[in-house]
Amino acid sequence: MGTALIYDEEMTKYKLLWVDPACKIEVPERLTVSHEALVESGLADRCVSVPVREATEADILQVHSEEYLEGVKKTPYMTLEDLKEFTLQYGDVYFHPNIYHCAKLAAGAALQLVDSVMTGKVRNGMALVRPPGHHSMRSAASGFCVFNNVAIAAQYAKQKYGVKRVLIVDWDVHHGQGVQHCFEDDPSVLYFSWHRYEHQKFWPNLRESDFDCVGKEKGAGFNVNVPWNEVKMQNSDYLSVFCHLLLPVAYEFCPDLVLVCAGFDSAIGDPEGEMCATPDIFAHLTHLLMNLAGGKLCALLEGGYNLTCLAQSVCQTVHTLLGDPAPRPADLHGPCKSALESLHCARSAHRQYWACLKHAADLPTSDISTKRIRLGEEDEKPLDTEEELVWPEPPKRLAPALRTAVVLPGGVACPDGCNQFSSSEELDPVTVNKLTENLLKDVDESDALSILSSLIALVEKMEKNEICTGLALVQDISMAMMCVVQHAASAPDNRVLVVCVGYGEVPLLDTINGKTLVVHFSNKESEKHKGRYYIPVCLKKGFSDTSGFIQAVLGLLLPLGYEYDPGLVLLVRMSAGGLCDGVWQQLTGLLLGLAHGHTLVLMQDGERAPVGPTASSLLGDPAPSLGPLLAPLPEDVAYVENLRHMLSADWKLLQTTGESTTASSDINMTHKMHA
Ligand code: Q9C
Ligand code: ZN
Repeated sequence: MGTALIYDEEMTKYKLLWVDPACKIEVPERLTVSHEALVESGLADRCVSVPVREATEADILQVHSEEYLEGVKKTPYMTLEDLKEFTLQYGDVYFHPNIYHCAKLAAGAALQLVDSVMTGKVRNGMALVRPPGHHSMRSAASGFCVFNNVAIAAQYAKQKYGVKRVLIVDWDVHHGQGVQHCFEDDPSVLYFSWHRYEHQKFWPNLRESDFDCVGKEKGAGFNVNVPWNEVKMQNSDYLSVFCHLLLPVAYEFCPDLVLVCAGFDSAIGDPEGEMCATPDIFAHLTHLLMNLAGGKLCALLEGGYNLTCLAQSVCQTVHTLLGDPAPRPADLHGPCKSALESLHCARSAHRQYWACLKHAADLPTSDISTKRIRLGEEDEKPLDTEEELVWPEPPKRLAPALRTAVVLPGGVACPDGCNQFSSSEELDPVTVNKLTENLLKDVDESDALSILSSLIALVEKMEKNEICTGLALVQDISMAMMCVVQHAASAPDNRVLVVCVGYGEVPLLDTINGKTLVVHFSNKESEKHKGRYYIPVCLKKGFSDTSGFIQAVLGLLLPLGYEYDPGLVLLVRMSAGGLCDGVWQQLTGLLLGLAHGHTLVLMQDGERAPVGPTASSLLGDPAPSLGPLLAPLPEDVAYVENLRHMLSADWKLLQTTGESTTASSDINMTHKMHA
């Protein structure tokens, strides 16, 4: 199952023919630099190249009016003067004799992508198109957009393939008001957009871009706006909104298809967005969406006007679609106050529509409300210093030679696509000594020693990035866990995130110095563990309540994991009755976004049924869709919400409100032990 790439040079063949400062950034080079970067990095070659086609009039008329289409149709025959005049009816857009052709190709590219994904020719894909689409409305061009490519694609997917639910994620820095209008009253299309807003001072300056515009009639709740009221938003701000709003709602919605308005003007260096998120954030945003809809994801280029950043961001996105592990995210020091206000407002506006947000806090009543109208009020903007922003080029993303290595006892077949791990080198005697002294005191089993040695050798290869993921079936899970943690955490500067799922006992791991963070999902609290780096997540019904578990993964585990930024994830499955394969695969798949994709799964030898599904997730296959989630147990939502609140003094990515939180040391549920 591959990744489609759609590009046609024809779409570079129109440009601005007169002087217009608002439009001068939308240049043909946007497409050529993006495509060249994909070719030069070897990414283009790894994709399935799919040709464009023109969208038909019938396709376009699903979203646009006949009058508008007729108008645009005439533009190829217009004189320069006529084109200028035609353009004047609309805002921040230009026409050219060839733009109608290109606009049909851009919409057609989106349809080709939908066809390729829906027929199973590829798993996912990206279309590099011009003109962009998300601003164009039923009867109007707007913001460089002529036809609404993504809206046309969503309608087409519903009609041609009977897709019941489409999620549109618009990470472009502008509000796709055209998409919002198109699906405002349609509950089958969930539209999410974050956008530079600045209390309506930023283009397109619409009241309806604010967080309280949630959709109309049957579509109420299916339009999610996150307005940014300040510039310079960073990686943490974007990830927070994904973990605490978009993903919980998206999992509850359960799309059959994900369409991304992939605009990269939301990244650093962009003259329009003036945000500070780095190109590698798009690897994570993409990854986090790739386990929805069984992996069916179509990314369509929208904005992006800093050519350097645009090319880097496009590469990050395509790398991830191809299944390459994401780079470790840099500089996650928590969301800023303004982002938290926006997140808080959007969560509370949607509280009545989504069970996962039921316990979100009230709308802020104080003056922090993003709703205060400040239009007209002049900000003393610092003089435009036009300083060149610089950011490091994202590191090369090298996929390890070996994807998934397994350590299995005799008699268990090696799953397809995995490699049975055998360590060529002998373990050094010091390690063997340590093992026998620390762990194997009472056990004189050469079997145990050999399994543990293999595990250590495997972890070492993962550390060297020779192997990406691993899976081991072990007799004594506690011992294996201690062994891996002791070894991995002994390397300077390495941190291990241990995720335990199950009702079994977690051995006492050294969580004092912060080199290990343990998150334990179970149904009852253990007495013996304490401290900032041991986090028990006790759900009432354990793992049998799928929604409660998934929401805890999204709202607690992911942000903790991102902030902790481990070098290795150790995912341990203890006796986990009631945990279904699909949920386990979602967990596994989502965790692969951390630690540069280095996840080692430990499972009990007795429990062999999950080996196949686990291996498939470690190989990078998307987890199966879970179906629309029912409301989680109210106690569990309240519990997770409360836990998040208490931990948020220590872990900034857990915050969802601008209010200051009490330090966890003041609350007896978590006991701080770090010096
Ligand atoms: N400062 C897309 O990104 N406003 N369109 C320009 C100049 C128009 C952006 C104002 C921005 C349109 C697809
Ligand atoms: Zn944009």
